[in-house]
Amino acid sequence: MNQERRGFLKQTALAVTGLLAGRKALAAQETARVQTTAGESVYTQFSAPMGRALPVDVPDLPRLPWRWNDGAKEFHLVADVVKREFLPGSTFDVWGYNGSMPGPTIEVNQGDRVRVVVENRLPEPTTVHWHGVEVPIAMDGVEGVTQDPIPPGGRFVYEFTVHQYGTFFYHAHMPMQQMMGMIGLFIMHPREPYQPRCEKDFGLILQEWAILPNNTIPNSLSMEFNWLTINGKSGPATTPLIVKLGERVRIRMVNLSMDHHPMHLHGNTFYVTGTEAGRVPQAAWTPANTVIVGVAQCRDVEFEAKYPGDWMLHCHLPHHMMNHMASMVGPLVHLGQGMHPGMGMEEGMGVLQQGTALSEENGPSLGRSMGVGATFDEATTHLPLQQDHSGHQGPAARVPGYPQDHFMAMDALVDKSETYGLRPAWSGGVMGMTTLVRVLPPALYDKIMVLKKEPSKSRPATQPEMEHRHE
Ligand SMILES: [Cu+2]
Repeated sequence: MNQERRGFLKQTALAVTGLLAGRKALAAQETARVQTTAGESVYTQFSAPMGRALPVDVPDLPRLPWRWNDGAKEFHLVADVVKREFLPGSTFDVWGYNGSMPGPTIEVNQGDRVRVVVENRLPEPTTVHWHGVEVPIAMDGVEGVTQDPIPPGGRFVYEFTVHQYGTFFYHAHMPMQQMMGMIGLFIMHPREPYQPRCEKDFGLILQEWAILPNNTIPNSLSMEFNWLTINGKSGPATTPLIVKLGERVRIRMVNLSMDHHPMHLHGNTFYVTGTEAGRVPQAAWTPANTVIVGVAQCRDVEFEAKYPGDWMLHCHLPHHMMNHMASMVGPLVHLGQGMHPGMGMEEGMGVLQQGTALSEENGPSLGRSMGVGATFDEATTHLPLQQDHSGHQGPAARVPGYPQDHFMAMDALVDKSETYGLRPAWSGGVMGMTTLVRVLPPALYDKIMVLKKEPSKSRPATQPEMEHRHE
């Protein structure tokens, strides 16, 4: 047998092996195929062999469909201006992908060849950066440095092979576009499944916003923030994470904002099992109930859901547990002398009315306060026994600092299958960067799973009061 012949046979054998492997992979893909458009197969699930990894549940956000094309999993991302309702009645003009802010979740497997066709429908150039992903330099998505910006109406094709695994994300590399919401999760599932296995796997994107009252457009240059979101929703509009008692849970948190967020889980101890660079070796897992998710970081936490209840999961910065946070009514300012905590609402949001940012008049107050009650021309005080301009009557008006907190429930406005069985007025305690981890006994868990399948038909007019607490 000559050299050529041997080479040919070897190549054929390799080709057949490759073909068989390809068929096997395709068979696994078939199970995930749920829709066909224009004769093409489009997959809405990632393709891990059944039972080896879970698709990540990202509440309030879609998963990006894909299709096989030319040896790669091909995704299509469209950068565009979108509307997002953070809270019922509060719909804002933000930027995102495929009609969603944050963008849809991309899920792939370690070893996948991935192609992402990006189309720019924004009014300015953009790029997409794959945060933490070890891609060839030409695919890194930095305008100017690695590629020409994608002009409005333009396209760019990113293609790379995934050799890592863990929680990653994609985002526009233009800073202000990040402030407008341009981020999405990029989950890479490991070739060898994680141990121990989790029955639930959630993804949460943490963001913050400066949006003046009666405005719909974020002020991307503000240093002061009054809207805090998880997956583009503010509590209580965030959809609770539904867990069955006894399950092992993973929660992946990603932060793209201007602040670090100490995310705190009530009543449970979790372990930090992953960072933005992937899985942490088990020997290095740290027990905690609060994990700081720094800017540009990811933190995976895992815990056994041993304790039934509706457990808060929230950023513990007090200002990040509020909605609409803008002007505080009432006498909260020093009278006349001393450093003013701030000027007006506009200046607090970084909108200069006159002069320069460094002028004596603006001083340290620019961009650091949003209080209407903190203006120069309102001679009020938070000290007791002074004249009260706030209109508040009675002894409470003489208490320093009063008023501070409000309690406003809106259960009916944010009613959905996942809120079934919550205690009446629960929504008054869930605001800003807050959601609930509901660890439910089987009966209530199953009931919610049924409701989720037929939400409109089976939604009860009234919810049973603390039903699961009697089980
Ligand atoms: Cu926070």
